[in-house]
Amino acid sequence: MKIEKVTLREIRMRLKAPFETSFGVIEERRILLVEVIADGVRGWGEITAMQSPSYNSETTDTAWHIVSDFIAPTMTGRDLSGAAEVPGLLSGIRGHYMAKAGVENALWDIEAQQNGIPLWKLLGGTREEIACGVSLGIRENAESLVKKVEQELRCGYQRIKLKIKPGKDLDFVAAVRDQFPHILLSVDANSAYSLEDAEHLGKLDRFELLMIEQPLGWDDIYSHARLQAQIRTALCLDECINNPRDAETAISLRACKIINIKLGRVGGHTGARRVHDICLDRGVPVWCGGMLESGIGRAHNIAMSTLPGFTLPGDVSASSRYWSEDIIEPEVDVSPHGTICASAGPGLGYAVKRELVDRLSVRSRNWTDSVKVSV
Ligand code: OSB
Ligand code: MG
Repeated sequence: MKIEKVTLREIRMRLKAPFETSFGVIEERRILLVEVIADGVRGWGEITAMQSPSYNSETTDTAWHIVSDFIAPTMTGRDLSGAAEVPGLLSGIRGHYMAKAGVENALWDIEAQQNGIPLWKLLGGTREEIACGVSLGIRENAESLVKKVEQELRCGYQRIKLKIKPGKDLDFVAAVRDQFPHILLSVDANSAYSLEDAEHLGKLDRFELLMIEQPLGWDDIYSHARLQAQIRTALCLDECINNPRDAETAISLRACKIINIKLGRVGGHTGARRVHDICLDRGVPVWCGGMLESGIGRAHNIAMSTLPGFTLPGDVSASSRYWSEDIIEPEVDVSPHGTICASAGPGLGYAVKRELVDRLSVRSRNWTDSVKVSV
C-alpha cells in the first residue's frame, strides 16, 4: 500500500435541529474529511472531533494541526503492508486519537477495496444487519421529550438514549418511563455529575435503565468504580475509554458493565477492534457510539458494528435524522424494525458525493509523494 496522496478538507454541515448535551448546544458540525490515494485506490475517513474541547480534549482545529504538521507528512510516500500498521507508525504522536482515526480509517477503506470485499468483512464482522438506537438531546420540557421518543419509536428504533444534566434528569426520565414502561431506555450525562451525586444518581435505579453512560469525570475511571459499587443500574463508559488499556482498567476495577466504542475516540478500526476483543473476552457488551457524523463516519460506524461483540443497539441512525442532504450515496436508511443493513459493496460500500463535498468545503490541503506539502 503505497500512499500517494493525502487530502484534508474541512466541511461545514448544519444539523436539521440543534442537539443539546450537558456540555453545550451543537447546531453546526465542522467536520474534517480525509481522502487518501494508495496504489491508485481512493479511501475516505472522517475526523469526529467537536469544535470545542468539551467532549474530550481534541477539536476540529487541533486535528487540522496534527494531521497537517505531523500525520500527513509521516504517512505520505510510505509503503505499508496494511492499515493495521498505522497505530505503530503514529505511536510517536501522543494522544490525538480522533485525528489519527480519520487517516487510519481511510486506509481501511482502501485495503478492503484492494481485497474486493466490504470493509465490514475485512474487519471480521459477522452480522449483515445491525441494531440501531437514537440519542436524544436535552429538551425544554418533559412533554416535548415524550413526543420525540414516541416519534423515534414509530420509526422502529430499538433503544432510546436521553441526554441528561443536573436539573434535567429524574423528571424527564420519569415522564418517558411512565409513557413507555417496556422500552430499552438509557441516559447519557457526558460527565456532568460528581461522586457526591451518588445518592441522586441512585434514584435512577427505579427506572430500570439499560445503562447510565459516563456520569462522572471524562478522565476518571476510578470514581466510576466507586459509583458502580453504590448503584444497581449498569454504568457504561464513553469518554474514559481511549485505548485497550483503559478498557482493561475499567473492567478490572468494575467501573462499568458496558462499554461504548467510538472509532475516533479509540484511534480508528485497529484500536476499536482491540477494545472490542477485550470486552468480548471479558463478557462486557459493547455498542457503537456516535459523534453526529456525516455519511463517511457513519459508514465506518456501520462496518465496525458488525463485529460479534456489538450486542447492544448503537447510536448509529439514519442520515435523515441529522442532515437535509448527506454526503454519501445511498444515504443511510433504517428499516421499520430499527436496523441498518451493511453494504455489500467493496470498501465502505457507499459513494461519496464529491460535488457536494466541494460545495461544503471551507478549506483543503494536500500532500503528495513527490511534493510533500502544497497548499
Ligand atoms: O456522548 O455519545 C455522546 C454527540 C456528540 C458528542 C458526544 C455524544 C453524542 C451523542 C450523539 O450522543 C450520538 C449520535 O447520534 O451521533
Ligand atoms: Mg456518550
